[in-house]
Amino acid sequence: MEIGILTELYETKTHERVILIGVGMDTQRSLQELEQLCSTAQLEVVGVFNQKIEPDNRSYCGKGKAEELRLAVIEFGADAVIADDELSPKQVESLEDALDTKVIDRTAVILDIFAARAKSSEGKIQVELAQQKYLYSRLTGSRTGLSRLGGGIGTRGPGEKKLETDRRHIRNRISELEDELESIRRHRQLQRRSRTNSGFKTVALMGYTNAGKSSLLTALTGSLTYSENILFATLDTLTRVMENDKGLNVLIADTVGFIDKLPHKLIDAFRSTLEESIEADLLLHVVDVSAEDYDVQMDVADKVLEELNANQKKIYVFNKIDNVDPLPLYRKDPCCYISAKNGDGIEELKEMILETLSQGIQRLTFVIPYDKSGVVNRLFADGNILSTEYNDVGTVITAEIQADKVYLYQEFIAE
Ligand SMILES: Nc1nc2c(ncn2[C@@H]2O[C@H](COP(=O)(O)OP(=O)(O)OP(=O)(O)O)[C@@H](O)[C@H]2O)c(=O)[nH]1
Ligand SMILES: [Mg+2]
Repeated sequence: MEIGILTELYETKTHERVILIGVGMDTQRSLQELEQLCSTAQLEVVGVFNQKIEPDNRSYCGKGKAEELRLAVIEFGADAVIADDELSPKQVESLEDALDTKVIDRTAVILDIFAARAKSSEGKIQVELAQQKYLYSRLTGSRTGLSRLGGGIGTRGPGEKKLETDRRHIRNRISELEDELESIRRHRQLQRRSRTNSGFKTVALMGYTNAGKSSLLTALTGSLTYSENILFATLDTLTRVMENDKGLNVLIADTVGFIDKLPHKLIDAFRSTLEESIEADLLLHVVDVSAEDYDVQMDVADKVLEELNANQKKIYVFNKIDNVDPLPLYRKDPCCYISAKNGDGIEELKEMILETLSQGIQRLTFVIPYDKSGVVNRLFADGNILSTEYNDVGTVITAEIQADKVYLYQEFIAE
């Protein structure tokens, strides 16, 4: 079904032929990933080039390399050159002049994929916001940087029909979108508060794209999710209940994955989606241990989490153990080894989740005199209420409550 959305968006366009260029001391891994991103974006990669120098602030690559690229564009009939780093307007301008073709960057490809995959209205607003910001930044150069963009890659998706070269128009649209997102964010906050108040604990699945987060959501909750062997299969947050016999109300939230050099505009735009996870009680950092570079992926995802100030309890979940033998050594703790595909380790992971969530929770019975209805209300907000009865002294409430809040109700604890 998702593929349908892609083809619908892309079928009117012939597959663009692109040449990739990475500049830096170690470009191999990132360029391979860019190739994967291009294939997800339905682009045909006809050449890959790299240069082992620090990227130049003005021209990105060196003169000789630029000439090599210019000739390759002609030889392979390429429609565009894609740089593996986010380019400044100056760099775009200088490269386009030197190569005489459209130049875009890794950020544009990621935005394009997001644009084609966004389904919910929130997702679409977030992507459009990131796209408009991207277009805006390309317009801050000395000339109208969009002149060569024309159509195709770099201009597709929700933002496409609104592609405007008028900076003021883009600025207005950006503030409109920001307002819409702010009201969605407030709505989400209210939802979260009411969930917390009704005693729900939230566990967020985070990690590199394609690590198996959506598959794990299925394994933990039994609900069907969309998972596929492509980058950024999931863009929206999906939350499901994890049944358990400990009497805990547990929600698991799946969300968008991370990638190396994730555009900042995108992180900002997706903040309201990500907040859902950032404010969870527990994070599961899902890692695909069968990926050759899983250690790098793990560090990249940890760094994004750090940037998002997500510093709650975390369990590293090493996934896809069915696909690797022997298990690789690099690990971080606390961790657990699983296969979301065949179910290995899932029960152990569930135990770990429940144990972590119930740490610091005490089950107590309180007797609250009838003239202290305010205390009852507060306890309903603070605790997970298991039963309520009435005797001749007051309301008898059995509740689970965080240890650090018990002192507030000390005088009411039943003998
Ligand atoms: N062999 C194996 N494959 C798995 C396992 N878990 C997930 N996969 C596969 O890995 C691919 C990605 O899985 P998803 O669950 O979509 O991964 P994700 O982390 O949600 O990815 P995005 O939403 O794109 O960020 C799919 O093809 C899954 O079938 C596993 O335990 N073993
Ligand atoms: Mg997913």
